[in-house]
Amino acid sequence: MVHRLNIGILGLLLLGSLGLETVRANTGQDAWLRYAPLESGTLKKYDSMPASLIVLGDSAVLRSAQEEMMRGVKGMTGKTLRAGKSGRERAIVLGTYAAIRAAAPALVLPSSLGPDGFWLVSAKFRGFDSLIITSLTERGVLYGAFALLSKVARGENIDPLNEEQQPYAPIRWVDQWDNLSGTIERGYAGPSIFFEKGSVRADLTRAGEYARLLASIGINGCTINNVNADPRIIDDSFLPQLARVADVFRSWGVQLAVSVDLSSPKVLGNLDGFDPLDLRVIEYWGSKVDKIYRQIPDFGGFVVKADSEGRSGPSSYGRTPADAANVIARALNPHGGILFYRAFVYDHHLDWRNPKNDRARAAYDIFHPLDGKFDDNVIIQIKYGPIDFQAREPVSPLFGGLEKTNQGIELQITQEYTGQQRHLVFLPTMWKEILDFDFRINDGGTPVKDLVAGKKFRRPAGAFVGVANVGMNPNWLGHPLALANLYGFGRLAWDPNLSTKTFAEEWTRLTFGNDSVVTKTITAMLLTSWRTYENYTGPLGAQTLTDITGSHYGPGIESSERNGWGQWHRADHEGIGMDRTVETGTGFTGQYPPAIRDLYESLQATPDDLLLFFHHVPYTYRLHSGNTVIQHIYDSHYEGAEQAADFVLQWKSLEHRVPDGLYTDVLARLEYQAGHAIVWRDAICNWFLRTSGIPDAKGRVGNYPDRIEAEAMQLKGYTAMDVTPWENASGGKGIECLKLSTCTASFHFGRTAGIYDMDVQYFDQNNGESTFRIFVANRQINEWVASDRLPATKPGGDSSTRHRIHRLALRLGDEIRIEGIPDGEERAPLDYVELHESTE
Ligand code: GCW
Repeated sequence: MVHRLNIGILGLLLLGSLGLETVRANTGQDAWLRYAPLESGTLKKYDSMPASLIVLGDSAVLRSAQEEMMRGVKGMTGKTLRAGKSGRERAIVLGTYAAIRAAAPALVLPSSLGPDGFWLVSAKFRGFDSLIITSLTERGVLYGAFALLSKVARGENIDPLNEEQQPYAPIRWVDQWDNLSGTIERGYAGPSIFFEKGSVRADLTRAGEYARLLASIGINGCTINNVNADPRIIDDSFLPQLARVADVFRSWGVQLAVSVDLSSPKVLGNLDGFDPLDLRVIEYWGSKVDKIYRQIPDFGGFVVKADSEGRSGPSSYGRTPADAANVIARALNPHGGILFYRAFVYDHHLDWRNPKNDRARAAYDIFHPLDGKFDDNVIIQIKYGPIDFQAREPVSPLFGGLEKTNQGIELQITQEYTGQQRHLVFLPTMWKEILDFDFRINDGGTPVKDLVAGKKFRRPAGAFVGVANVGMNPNWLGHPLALANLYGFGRLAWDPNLSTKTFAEEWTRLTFGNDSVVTKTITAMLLTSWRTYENYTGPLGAQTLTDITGSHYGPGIESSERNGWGQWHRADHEGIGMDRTVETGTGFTGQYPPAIRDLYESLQATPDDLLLFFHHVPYTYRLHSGNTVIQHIYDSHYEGAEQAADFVLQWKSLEHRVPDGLYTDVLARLEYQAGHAIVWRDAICNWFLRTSGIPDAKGRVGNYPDRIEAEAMQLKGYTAMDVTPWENASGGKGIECLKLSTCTASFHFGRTAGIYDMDVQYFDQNNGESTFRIFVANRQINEWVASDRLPATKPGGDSSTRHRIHRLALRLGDEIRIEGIPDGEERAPLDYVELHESTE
């Protein structure tokens, strides 16, 4: 033990001397585990902390706990914990309850403590006042060590301590949608940390660091490959590679799991089919699972996506999801493995002309009749809403429709439909609402959190699953503030009764230190960000009005209509919304228990936030707020764009209070977001203005007095182009430079002399890097390269980007000229220029 301890200290010294700590702090690699030196006032609080560490036992997990304590205490206090001498001095003591009891029989564990829960207690240990971290399991001891370090980092009192924590649900996993090629489906932070070119990476350092992050928030399992699974993942030749990942996970108490394709017996096993009830198929799964456990004894289990979006499934053989799930679950059961069967099963070739068709019904229609038919080691993994990770959806009725079946909730940490880590959206605010939602079954309190934790119907298992999709990007998720979503997922899975403010603050302090201005500002930004995003994207439950058949990123209002995907909002000249009532609509409301059904069935009782999910109403319908639907659409989009602009100001107030590199990185992202929020605002408002024919009572929509359209400028080389769909460019048009050299667009400034901020709206595609130069009265005042990697190969709502030039002195008659130099497929496309009197 002493030997290992020394290696830990040596490692820290080396890191310190190379200045790597600083580098890591700035890149965000250590996320909320920075262990930055405490400032002197806070440091004083820990003067009396024991200076030695005793670890009872020797295992990979306990060693992690030990090294983490060493690293944390050293980083924050500068002190190196020495190996404690039992019975001779005060110490921090780490050990399972069995080990502690053997050494200190007087200590009695709180009776309520279960697996993975921990107890932090100031108590006598062999005659000395000590700080004991204990649990029934080694993993719980590790969680306790992280909890103690988190307290110190946040300046909390730890003397005396008597705190017991117990995770809400036994299974708290993250899923990764990584492909074996190294790409990640819906991943926005670089390539996979697990796979590269068809194999597991040779260097799994990042995978180990990820496991450490996960352990620090109590996550105990990780499925490492895409649910659209490549069958090769469980090919015999691949298993040793999986075993390597399990090895780096193990010391952090994280179980490895993989997603499997149901056709594996045919594709890999050379059978002529994969009918789950075929004896040869049953035999295949049995022997495959045995082989896996021979190499990975603590393997967690499988995730299955079947009969969904083109995946093979039991329906090909007339079998049910229960048939398929149980066959694999029975193979896993003797080893303690779990099978997650996803409820995300639906027909994506629905006939949109039939007003009774409704994708939202699918999960309940398929799985509710099977309640009670699944084995006890099967968990039905249910997305929080009945559609697909939209910015707002009602809670999936299936949570209330399974009483004799284990269920888990699937939340999405990666921001597929919520701004793809380019927009600040703190999702736990939404998750918390969902978890607290009460199904009111049999009049008793039936919140989602109790259903998915298995508490309500006393199920043997229950789960919280978050689709994380971290990547090789040093800060894991791309946007430095997006890490609050991963942290928040872990905290909610551990304790869904925590307030979002509590852990938003925790995360901010751990990430940025204890400056109260920083904590207050960032926490406030996080807590308002989901509503802000919803405001400028898709309000009233109409879902995110994004391009649903493509990127899922920018505005794409009609992309959801007139196709089989079933994400319809059915907006026409008269009104908008899906009638999902029993009485006149698709009958979806009937899938909820009576009290909830009655709420949503009634137009008057349905909350405004979900109105258009459940009802089709005219644009002139009055909301509870008193506003008409159409005016609400206009107002909320203007409000949302203003709130996004305000994030920039709030962040600017933190200059010199957060590290410089981080400050500029986040500032650039927030400025981009503020610009893109205007793209969203204008697309949606103009589309609804044209569709409804009802003007904005406040006169904003369609009137942009500060805007000069590019197509109205004097053009040399540039030509006007139509943008499709039209609402994604101002006036439906932009300009592009089809020549090989420079093109110019110019106009004369026709307003009173003064100081102006100039916004240039251009299109930044990912298939070229055009250069833009701005001249005022023949003097170049600005230049930039459109080199972002937005999800777009053409001008439109995904690529539209705003470049702001601050405090420009302009005189009446000045010529403003934009030079565009195209590159590759990107033709230096421009939309418009806006000039605002500067307020800075
Ligand atoms: O939201 C959709 C995504 C798909 C994803 C699917 C699913 C992994 O657009 O990319 O596939 O959901 O959850 O299975």
